[in-house]
Amino acid sequence: MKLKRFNYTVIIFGVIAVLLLAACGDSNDSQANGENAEANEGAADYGETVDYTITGIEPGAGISVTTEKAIEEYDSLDGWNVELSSTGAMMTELGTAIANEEPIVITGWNPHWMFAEYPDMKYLEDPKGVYGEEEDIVSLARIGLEEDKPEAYKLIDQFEWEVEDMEGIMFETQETGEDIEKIAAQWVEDNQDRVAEWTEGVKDVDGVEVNLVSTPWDSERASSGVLKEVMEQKGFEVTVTDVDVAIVFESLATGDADATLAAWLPLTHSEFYDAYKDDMVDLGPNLSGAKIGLVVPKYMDIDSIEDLSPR
Ligand code: PBE
Repeated sequence: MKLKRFNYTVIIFGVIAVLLLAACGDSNDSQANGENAEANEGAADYGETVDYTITGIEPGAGISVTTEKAIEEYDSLDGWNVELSSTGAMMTELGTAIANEEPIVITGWNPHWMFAEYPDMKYLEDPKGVYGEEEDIVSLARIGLEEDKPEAYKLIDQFEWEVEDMEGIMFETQETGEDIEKIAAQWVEDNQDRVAEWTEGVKDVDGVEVNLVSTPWDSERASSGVLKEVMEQKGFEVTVTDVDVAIVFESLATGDADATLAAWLPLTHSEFYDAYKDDMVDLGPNLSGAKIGLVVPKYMDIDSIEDLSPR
């Protein structure tokens, strides 16, 4: 009798153990590493959990257009859509997802403070190269600026800096909650050696007006803020107008704006650049080493856009 009861106990414990293992097995599956059938099931779950939605930013952004292209190009994104709203809304959704360790696929880029704030994120591999490799941020001027305002043209042409410079300003803005223009002006104070390179051979002017067009992202608010400060120290009167990417290119082509520091090339803004390149002057990169792509938290066990599953 005693022996029999022992057997029941063993059986009951055995059943519980099997159930527990099965439950653990499930969660392990969704974390498996893309090398067997179980991993594919895990990847399919991500699609369902995020409702086949990439969390994106403003509709006018180059990365939004590129993501629509990625959805067309990749079979793995068949039936997906990109939710376009604002960078702020995307960052809020990202923060919530990471706090709850939930899957999320965002449109991400560098330079930005997102990787400083959430270091455990990764770009998904992009074997079709839809998002390109490294991007430059390029300065463009209107035709005729060199003749009309040669000192402005020279200074804008000589302006170039590094990813770390830009990210430093962006991160400090994020950390302190201060106005990015104020942080940019302080950066100019603290980096007079760099400023000296940009202003080399540029004569002081007396109130020459310069209209810069820019985009509403912190990366370009940082560069435009720095350039505005430097130009004002040389005597220019600078207006920076934040507009949609399309308007940046249009206003340069029509001559309504003088210059921009905000063109992401060769890929992100290629559609606009190709349409207007004959109607503007390309001053070359002001920053190299930018990047765009689909970004996920590292706790998601996928490495490539192709590891996602169609609807
Ligand atoms: N961005 C930041 C912009 C350019 C700067 C990558 C979000 C875009 O047009 O996609």
